[in-house]
Amino acid sequence: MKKPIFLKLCFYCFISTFFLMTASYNANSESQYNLKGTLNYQGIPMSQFTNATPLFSVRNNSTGERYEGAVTYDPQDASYEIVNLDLDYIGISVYFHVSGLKSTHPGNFRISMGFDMGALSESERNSYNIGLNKIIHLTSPWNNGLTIDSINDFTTYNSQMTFQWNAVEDATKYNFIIDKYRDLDHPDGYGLIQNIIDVNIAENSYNVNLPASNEFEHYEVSLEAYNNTNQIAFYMTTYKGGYGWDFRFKAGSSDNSTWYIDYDSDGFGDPNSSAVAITQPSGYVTNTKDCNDSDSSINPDVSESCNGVDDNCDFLIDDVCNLAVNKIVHQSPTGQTNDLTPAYTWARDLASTWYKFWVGSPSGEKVFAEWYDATEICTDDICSVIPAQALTSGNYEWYIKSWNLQEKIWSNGMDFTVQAIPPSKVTHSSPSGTVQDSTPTYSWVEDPAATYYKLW
Ligand SMILES: [Ca+2]
Ligand SMILES: [Ca+2]
Ligand SMILES: [Ca+2]
Ligand SMILES: [Ca+2]
Repeated sequence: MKKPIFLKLCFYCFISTFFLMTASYNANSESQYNLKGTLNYQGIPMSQFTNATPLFSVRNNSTGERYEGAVTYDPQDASYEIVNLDLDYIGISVYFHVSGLKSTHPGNFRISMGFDMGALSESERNSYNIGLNKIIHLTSPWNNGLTIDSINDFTTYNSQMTFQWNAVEDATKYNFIIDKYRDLDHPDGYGLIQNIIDVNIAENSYNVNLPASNEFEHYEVSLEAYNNTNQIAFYMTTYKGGYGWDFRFKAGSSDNSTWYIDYDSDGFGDPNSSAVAITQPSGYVTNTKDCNDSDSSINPDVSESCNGVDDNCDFLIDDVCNLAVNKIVHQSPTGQTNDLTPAYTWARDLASTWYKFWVGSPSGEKVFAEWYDATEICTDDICSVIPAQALTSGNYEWYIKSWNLQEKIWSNGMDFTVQAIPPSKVTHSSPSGTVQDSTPTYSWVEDPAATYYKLW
């Protein structure tokens, strides 16, 4: 099935309307009806394929209003119900994310449709089964699991390109179409120039050799899969703020570069998934340093944690965790201090991921104890904490327990003495002599050693 051009154009108009729409769907109690039925793929309930819950977008296409009410779906039997719809022209989009990154992936099954509620009988409204298609996942020259900023972001590929996509189960043929289009900023405006390729093929790849794009011109690829009787899958692209049914690009003749997909957007590419293009494709980077491109918390900039996975892509799993912890070596405080809230510092033990700090009296009475994450209190060499709790004059002993998942060990104790500096006699400032004010302000010179003052 070849889509008429006006449908493509109108789809984008509809998408922008749909995403900018903030008004809620107005309840009109007099003429509202429920719609229910089953979600199917090739006549088989979706519950046979996935227990995922689909995302629904519903709107009144006559008024442009978005439906904000609840849509119920039962993954056990793939039944759905939408309540309080007007007898009007209704638009419904349904899509299932079975795999891939939800935020970017166009989904695995999908349908976008419009119909006239008023034209349905009550029995038809009670058994309105919706058939979904699969989404075809392109793997070369671009990956439609990624999102691009705008439909007018064109990557330039070499004229000789290979299109490749994941085979769709049960597909007997693919309809592969390339049309040449005018860009939006072409003097004559966006529009079709000519069809370049329109072939039905059994294989899930196709080589092309395209003329280089002229100024203000680009290509659009659409791709559909069929079994013996029906269309069963189609290509989709995700844009920021919308979806489209085609892949848009330009062709050039200068030298190619190889780019690597960065599916999880952590800045590091997957060495196993590359694109050859003249300009950088959206969602691709030049490096191949990601060892898990579906998890942005795994990349070479991350510190290794003791969690059973290689967090920092050095091909070593939890290597930092197998080190024996060492008894820590105190630095300060020791001896005598006047500081009631001294900083406690010790040499960092690189094998320790946490430290337990303890300070108490020489007889073992606890004054303060706390756990600290090594990454939060240590530089490369030194760890340092300043507990908020102030000490009073007296003798103390402090300990540090070095800890990682494998073991823990207490340090020896270190003694210190707090000797609060005695306060000096206060030097008055005012009032003095004769004053008129019956509630004068009393002021005096601050004594750094004093913690309280008594006014008499
Ligand atoms: Ca990545
Ligand atoms: Ca990653
Ligand atoms: Ca590692
Ligand atoms: Ca790890």
